[in-house]
Amino acid sequence: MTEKGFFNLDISPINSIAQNKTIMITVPTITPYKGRKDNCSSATKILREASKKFDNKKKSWDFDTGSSLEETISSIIDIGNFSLKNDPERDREELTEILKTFITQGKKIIVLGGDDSVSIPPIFSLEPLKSVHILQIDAHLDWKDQIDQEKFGRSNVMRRASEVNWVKGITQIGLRGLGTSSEKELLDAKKWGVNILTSLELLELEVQDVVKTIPKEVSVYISLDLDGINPSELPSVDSPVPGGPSLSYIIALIKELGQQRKIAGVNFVEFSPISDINDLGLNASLRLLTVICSTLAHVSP
Ligand SMILES: [Mn+2]
Repeated sequence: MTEKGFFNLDISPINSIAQNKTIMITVPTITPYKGRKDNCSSATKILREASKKFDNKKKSWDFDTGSSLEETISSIIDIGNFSLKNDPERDREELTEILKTFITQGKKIIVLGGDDSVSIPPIFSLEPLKSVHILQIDAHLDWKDQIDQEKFGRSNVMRRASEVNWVKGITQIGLRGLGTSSEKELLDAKKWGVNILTSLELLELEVQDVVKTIPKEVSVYISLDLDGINPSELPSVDSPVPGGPSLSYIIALIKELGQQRKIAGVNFVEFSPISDINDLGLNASLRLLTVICSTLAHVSP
């Protein structure tokens, strides 16, 4: 085994995974819009490499997680890159099937993109749970039915999520500014029953208030688009929108959710290395990822 995984963990073969572990898989790209540059496809390699710099800090106390880094990563299994065939439909189906196997085994999943289209297969893989609530953190609505005839791209994610019968509820937070959505998409989302909390509405809400809006007794899946976070703290995204919740707010929210609800998995998408400034976004992203790993480790199965 030569290649090392996140936090210098060994990359593990799929069939050797113990119970009570969280599966981490990287998916550099899945359904990019044709004719557009995919700036997020190099994210997984860069994030995985950068996480290795904490190798000499494993005994350090992590003030965000309330544990040592060593304890956090002991619960994680990095299974490496999903092997792409560069046939989007087939790739989506294969990724969905792989993840569904883990979900059926009661394991939690962390899926790292890649652009936001990487979020769709993990949401589809939650079918065995039968009843799921999605918390989407994003500056954008992502309720477009299609763009250039593509229905599974980065702007179609929440529309596709709303169409599967195991997604019983959706909360979308952090929306702000101007995206590609028009009023039509907003009305469609509201008609479906999405609880939308804009970035400005979040100003009035403690993280506990947000968590209280999410039903108990269902599994919660976090669809995290990094552009949901204030770009002054996390500039490494393709479609930055000024304003938005702080990194600390989102860290506190994820931790609170982990304490109050059962989290089935997380996708972590839209890291765009070429837009970064002095590794600000890289370091913020690794912080978030560490908190996500720690939070999932403490969610009871
Ligand atoms: Mn977005």
